[in-house]
Amino acid sequence: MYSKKFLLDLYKTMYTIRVFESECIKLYRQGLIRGYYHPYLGEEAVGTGVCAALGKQDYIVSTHRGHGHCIARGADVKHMVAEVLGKETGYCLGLGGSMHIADITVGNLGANGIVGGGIPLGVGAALASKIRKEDRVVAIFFSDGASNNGVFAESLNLAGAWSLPVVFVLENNHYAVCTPVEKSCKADDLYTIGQGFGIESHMVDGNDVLEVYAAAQEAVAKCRKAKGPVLIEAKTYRHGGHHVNDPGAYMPQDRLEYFKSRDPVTLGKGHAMSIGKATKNDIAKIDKAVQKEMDEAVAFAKESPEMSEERFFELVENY
Ligand SMILES: Cc1ncc(C[n+]2csc(CCOP(=O)(O)OP(=O)(O)O)c2C)c(N)n1
Ligand SMILES: [Mg+2]
Repeated sequence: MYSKKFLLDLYKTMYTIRVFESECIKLYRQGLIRGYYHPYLGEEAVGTGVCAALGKQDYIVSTHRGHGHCIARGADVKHMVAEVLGKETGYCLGLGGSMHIADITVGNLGANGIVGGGIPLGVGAALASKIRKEDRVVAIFFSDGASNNGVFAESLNLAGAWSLPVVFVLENNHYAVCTPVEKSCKADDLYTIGQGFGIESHMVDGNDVLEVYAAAQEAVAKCRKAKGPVLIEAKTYRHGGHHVNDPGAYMPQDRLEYFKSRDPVTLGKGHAMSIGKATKNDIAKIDKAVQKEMDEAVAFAKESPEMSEERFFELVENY
């Protein structure tokens, strides 16, 4: 049985992701964020459920839609907002931006702007873990578009052949930019791709954090017993277009409404209240604390300096 604290922690993580994305969209509209910005709105339960099943020593590998993964893995939102704003106090000194947040101190091997690019990196980290007998499991996040890249097949095959401790987390949000998944792959359910490689593969409701958590916990336990890899397909849906400037007009309204009616944050709140017996007051306290943390993070990032030209060239020359 899940404890009240555990369920509230899951809710808090999902709500933090929700507020982070909402605040950053405002910053984007104010012209303070340059380049692309891919919100994780609607997919909060996937990163949250998977990361809750990982231990401190484990690794994650993230994507261009990676803010939720970073937060769920324990990132400090102050340094995240600063990174997104290109400030020197950001996780990567403001040089990476939204799509390249990494934080080795919490086992986050990094987001990646190359679709599918993180998959072989994660398999490599898992191979290192196995060779060094380090008991590290690697959760690799990627979406349906990435699963059509050749490197996914190669990575699955190698991880399977070498029984590597990898949890492949296929966040099927049904779109690669504006291409619906049914137009880019003949398989009805993408988890069956893993089965073709002899890999244990499951499908879960990616909007229900407890379903994601239960599957991830089992998968991580198997990896620790050298019975990996495991693939989890989490079915979910973006709450908007591919990035902030994409209105997503191609997304059928009824589908969007359906997934919004199964909002992961609302469902998580429901679990905390019905299973964990959390009160409205418990929730209100969390909501207030999260908003305060975000307001402080935004202020910190806005006040932070950009890197000086001297330091920038010094870094470039020394790499
Ligand atoms: C190798 C590569 N090809 C194309 C792109 C351009 N691109 C950026 S995001 C994206 C769609 C990715 O779809 P998916 O893997 O489903 O991730 P989602 O955006 O749904 O999270 C594409 C094609 C890229 N960044 N890298
Ligand atoms: Mg996708």
